[in-house]
Amino acid sequence: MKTNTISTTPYTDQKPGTSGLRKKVTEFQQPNYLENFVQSIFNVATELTGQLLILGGDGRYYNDHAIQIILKIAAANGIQQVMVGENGLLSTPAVSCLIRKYKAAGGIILSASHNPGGPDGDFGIKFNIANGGPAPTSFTDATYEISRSIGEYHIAEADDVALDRQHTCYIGDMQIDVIDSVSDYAELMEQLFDFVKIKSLFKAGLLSMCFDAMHAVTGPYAKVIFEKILSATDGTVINGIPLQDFGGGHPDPNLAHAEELVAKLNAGPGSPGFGAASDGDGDRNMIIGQNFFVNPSDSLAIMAANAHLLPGYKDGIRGVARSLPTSRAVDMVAESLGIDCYETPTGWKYFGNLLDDRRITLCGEESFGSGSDHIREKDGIWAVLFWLNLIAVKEKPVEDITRAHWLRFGRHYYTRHDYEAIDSDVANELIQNLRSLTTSLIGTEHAGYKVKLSDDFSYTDPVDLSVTENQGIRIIFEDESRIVFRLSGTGTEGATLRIYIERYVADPELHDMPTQTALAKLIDVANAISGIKTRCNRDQPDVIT
Ligand code: G16
Repeated sequence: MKTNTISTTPYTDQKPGTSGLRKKVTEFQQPNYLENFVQSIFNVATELTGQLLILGGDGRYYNDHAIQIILKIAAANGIQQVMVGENGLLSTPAVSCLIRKYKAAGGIILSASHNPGGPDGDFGIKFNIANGGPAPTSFTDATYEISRSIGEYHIAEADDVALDRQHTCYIGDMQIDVIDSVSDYAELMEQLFDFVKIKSLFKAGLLSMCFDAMHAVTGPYAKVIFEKILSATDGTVINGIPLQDFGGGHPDPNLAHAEELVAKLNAGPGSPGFGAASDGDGDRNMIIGQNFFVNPSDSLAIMAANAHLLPGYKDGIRGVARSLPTSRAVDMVAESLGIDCYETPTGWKYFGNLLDDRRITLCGEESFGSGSDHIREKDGIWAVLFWLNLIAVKEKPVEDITRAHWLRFGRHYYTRHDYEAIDSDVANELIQNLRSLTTSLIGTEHAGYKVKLSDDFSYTDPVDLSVTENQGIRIIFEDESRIVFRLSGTGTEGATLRIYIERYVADPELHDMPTQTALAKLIDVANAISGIKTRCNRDQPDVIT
């Protein structure tokens, strides 16, 4: 094998965000942009030398090109073996599953998650470590530091590897296995859930379902698991063929972007009883019933309250964790179960230590992510199977299960308002201003809500004692209502301000209000305290979830 060392000039903007490096495809197409970042990863992850690497992506534009480059750089950096998904496809949870199952030293995932794809869309790279989870901040900081001064990268001279069939080949001494993207992951799911029970519901025609793969990576997984193994009817999976531009859509499983799915569920008599969707790389999920949406924070709480009913969790759960902006519905469940509930910064990587240290079994985020200790990523198909199994056990639809939960624990009304593509300086000033207000807000009253606590959230990891600061401004009121402000770490254009608003209502008589109505006063308070309208010159949020 001939290896070339290529001189290169560093880029100064390769700082990973909440989940890896995300940029426009056109930025990745700059000379050596991808190569620099990949070499920076290999420079930091020296544990990969002589070991196995898992590689795959969500199939978006630039996926195949990046895989060929990464294979050649991997060979030149002494990697012994790479497992690549057929057609370059691996969902984020499948990569985590494969790393753990085959004891790989790490994995590279090519995805910009729920961001749009195509030549004018977004692309991204994430590195996962040997526990199967996202690399911690110490790793991504080190990668960024190297990328700012990198002077050369190493790359093998070799032909491109055929990705369109399962086979084994070599670049020099490095073995490459192009593997079935689905089978190992499907096998793991079968160990966690009662497939026999779910299958009998589908076979008896007692349940119909629609799963929207949004032309992203979960299509092949959903076809095999739901239609083939579990016998859901053909056509249960819609938009099941992965496309480089996701069919022009936005592969974000929420009410706004999964509109075809929502329309099917709400079509009246004969419409499917259960609906779900997943995102670009298969780690997010949305759960809906007929004319009924399950808020992701509620979904986590319902999972925690019912996990013991499912085979994989029959001995109960050790503890739970949620990110700061996720509603505190799961806290109530943890309290009643007598288990710990951890509050972490936004980003799945913060759950890794808690899972590895066996402090928690379940974790989740408001951003349509939930997961468990079965892998170290959030997991879209897993969440759908969890709900299917729950429906099979309880013999009740999604809405009844959720309403029964509210009746027992009370309801956390919850919404997130996103203001997108704001000028970065304006957004930073807005957050800075809120930060400066926190202390003086305590004790003040706003539309009848009295501030009990206000700060900029800081997290001390209980396992390695690392401290992560400035993770979001939180304002907590005396009645336990909350407002949280933070800037997104996954956008690729300007800044996105996220405002999270939550109100707890115990009285079942008040569980039927429209969410935005129930939260109207708090929304006004959030807008007034932040000055969003005047500072950003915006009248309305771009997205409300
Ligand atoms: C990523 C992270 C999640 C995080 C989400 C939203 O999800 O993995 O942990 O909650 O971003 O982040 P932000 O609010 O900073 O945009 P994904 O699905 O995009 O990889």
